[in-house]
Amino acid sequence: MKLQRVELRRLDMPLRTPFRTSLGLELRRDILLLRAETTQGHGWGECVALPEPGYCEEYLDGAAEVIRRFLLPAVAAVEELTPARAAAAMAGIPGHPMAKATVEMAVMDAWLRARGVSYADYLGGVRSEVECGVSVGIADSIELLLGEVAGYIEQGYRRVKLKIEPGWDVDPVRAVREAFPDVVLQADANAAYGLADARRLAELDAFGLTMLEQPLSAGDLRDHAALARMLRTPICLDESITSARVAADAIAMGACAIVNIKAGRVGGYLEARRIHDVCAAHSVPVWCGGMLETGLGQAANLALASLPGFTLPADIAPSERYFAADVTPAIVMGTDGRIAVPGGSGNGGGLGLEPDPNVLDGYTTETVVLPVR
Ligand code: NPQ
Ligand code: MG
Repeated sequence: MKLQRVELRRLDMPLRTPFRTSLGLELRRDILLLRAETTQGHGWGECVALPEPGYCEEYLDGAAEVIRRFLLPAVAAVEELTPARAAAAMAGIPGHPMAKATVEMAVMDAWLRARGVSYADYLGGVRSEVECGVSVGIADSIELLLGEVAGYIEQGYRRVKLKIEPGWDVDPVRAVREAFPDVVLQADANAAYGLADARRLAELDAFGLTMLEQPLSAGDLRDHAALARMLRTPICLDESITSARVAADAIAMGACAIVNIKAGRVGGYLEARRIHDVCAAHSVPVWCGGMLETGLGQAANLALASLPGFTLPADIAPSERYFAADVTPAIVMGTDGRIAVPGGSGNGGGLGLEPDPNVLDGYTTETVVLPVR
């Protein structure tokens, strides 16, 4: 298989409801999709970088440029392309994991479609459906938060994750716990705190959270290990875990008891699987994080979340959670809070779904066609 032509598309997709985190307020998703055409067919990749640096150093325009100028020429030079060879061809370029993951995802989709093998089967999935949790942004008031959470529980989500930040933490978590004593509850700070906030964060121990996600900065493994010794609530790392080696270091240092895996953050689905394997070897549970992806990214994440070590509900959502109309046929969640893994050669292998050309054109603000020498 050889890369022949690539299409980079920018989409502007309004969010059904604003999504507020310690990183800021998002009203729309600025999405980059990559369609790779090869000698054996086409495949899709989705870039999860945000429009601006914040969650991590990458940002969408930068990722698009790195893909165009450096990553695609490296992958185009590979004569017999496979997902692993695409990743290896890009490994010589330091950093830019979200840009790399976009290219690897598209090559993997094309390679698998050509062989009628699903992402889930290729990655080693063992489940046909995934338990989904909901990620709830910072609300304008506790009353509004409670109403929103009640709605999600009604829809069947298997767990509730609350975004927190200094000034919006103990009170909203306490209110949700008191209103819903039995809900599986966790909090995500997106690195908004410092070790000096330990006493405040220890107050969260009263609410039976399954985890406190990324309280401190991505680079602070040692501080997370110190904080873990001061809290009863298990620490989960997200932004910090950029590779299998870092996962091994974080576990060895006692910096985390749980890991949130996102293929985009770590450079692709092959590295994501390696992190799953490292964590499984240390009996550290993992779950699949989300970046408010379209159905394409959600489909790939569902496949990843079907691996055996993914034992906690995922930040994978039905299309209706974020978009009035998804670019793919809608991903739907049952009232049991589970989503089926698009799989089996029944629907053509690879991601198992395609964007609808009309919906795609409706959201597209720019298309760049890159002939690949
Ligand atoms: C997380 N937040 O686990 C992600 C990070 C995140 C899914 O709860 C716009 C689009 C804003 C994606 C802010 C979730 C976002 C975003 C935060 C993802 O930390
Ligand atoms: Mg997170």
